[in-house]
Amino acid sequence: MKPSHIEHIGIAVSNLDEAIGFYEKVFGLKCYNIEEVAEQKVRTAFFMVGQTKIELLESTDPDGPVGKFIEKKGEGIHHIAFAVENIEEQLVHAADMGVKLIDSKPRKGAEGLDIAFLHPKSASGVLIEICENRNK
Ligand code: CMX
Repeated sequence: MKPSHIEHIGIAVSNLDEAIGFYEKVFGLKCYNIEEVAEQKVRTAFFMVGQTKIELLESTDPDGPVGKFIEKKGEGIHHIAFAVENIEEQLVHAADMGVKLIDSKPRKGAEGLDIAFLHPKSASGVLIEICENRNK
């Protein structure tokens, strides 16, 4: 797939405001965007660290993916997102290699990115997102 970089690391948090305070106070980072992604049942907050973002994820619904994750495992790293080009082609390529896909086609994620998830069962227990920024 040759990702160009880690686009973001998604961290599941119980309280978005408290978690934002931690990154702002301890690391002196500035939260530059807070956005609700209704389809994913999350409210997200973003920080830039070099080329990579930290994406804090607070669930808006206990039955959403982040709500279920926190109930099962508690707060923590939820997913890693790789920046790719030609996301549709990459999904076909991954499926051809036997990777279990959560999304066979990209959907719209936070910040207008086209995103798709690979199943953690195919990736050593890590939920991996691939994403493409076509707004550049
Ligand atoms: N990382 C690693 N493993 C995870 C996981 C995660 N984030 N979330 C769930 N799992 C594991 C569970 O521990 C469970 O493993 P076991 O079978 O060994 O117990 C297995 O996956 C199934 O978990 P589940 O609780 O039954 O949940 P579901 O099958 O209903 O859903 C998943 C799991 C990954 C398919 C679902 O969370 C999903 O579709 N995620 C993609 C969308 C998403 O996460 N959106 C939020 C972020 C959006 C954004 O960034 O904007």
